[in-house]
Amino acid sequence: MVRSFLAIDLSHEVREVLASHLRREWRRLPCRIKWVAPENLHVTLKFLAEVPEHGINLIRQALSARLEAAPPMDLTLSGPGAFPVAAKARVLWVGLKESRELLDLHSAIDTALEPLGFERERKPFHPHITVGRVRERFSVYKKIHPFFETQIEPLSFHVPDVVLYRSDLTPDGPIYSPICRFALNGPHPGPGP
Ligand code: 2AM
Repeated sequence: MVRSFLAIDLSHEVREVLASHLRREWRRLPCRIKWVAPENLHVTLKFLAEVPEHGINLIRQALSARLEAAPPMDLTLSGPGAFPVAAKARVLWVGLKESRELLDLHSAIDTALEPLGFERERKPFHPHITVGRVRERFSVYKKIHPFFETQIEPLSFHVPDVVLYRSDLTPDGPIYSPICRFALNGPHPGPGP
């Protein structure tokens, strides 16, 4: 079985900027948080969980034609936030500005993988980059509120492809290895009517 997920890679610049916030500010917060290693930062599009080896090929086939027709896009960082809500933060993230292309890409992936038995996402897609996971049981809002005040530069980055990742869980944290990439080669949509 292969634990896998589909994701968007960040540019070197975005990774560096987030790593710098981590080094300079976030790591100092007085709270037990498992921070994501800078090389592991990404935007999850769909978590596929454990997939049998032969399923990987089916996923590849189901996605390649559909994603080939999807347009490449530019995404822009927005501000920090948390799941489920800041007051009960479990997952700390940096959000992305709303993008029609990204929502369409997410939906195209759901549509392509539904026939293979992957359930469509029921919750609305909230694009984000997870930067840390809270490891304390009770409300940590008071300890971490400076996280929510971080001024994130609204950097943009180009998204030429979607990556199918394999995730190997180890005691030192997950190791993500790309299995394959799906180029986004569709026409850029015009400005609309
Ligand atoms: P996240 O971006 O919201 O943190 C790789 O493990 C990615 O898959 C993570 O970044 C995480 O998304 C997502 N993921 C991991 N375990 C998951 C689970 N049990 N359910 C849904 N998504 C999961």
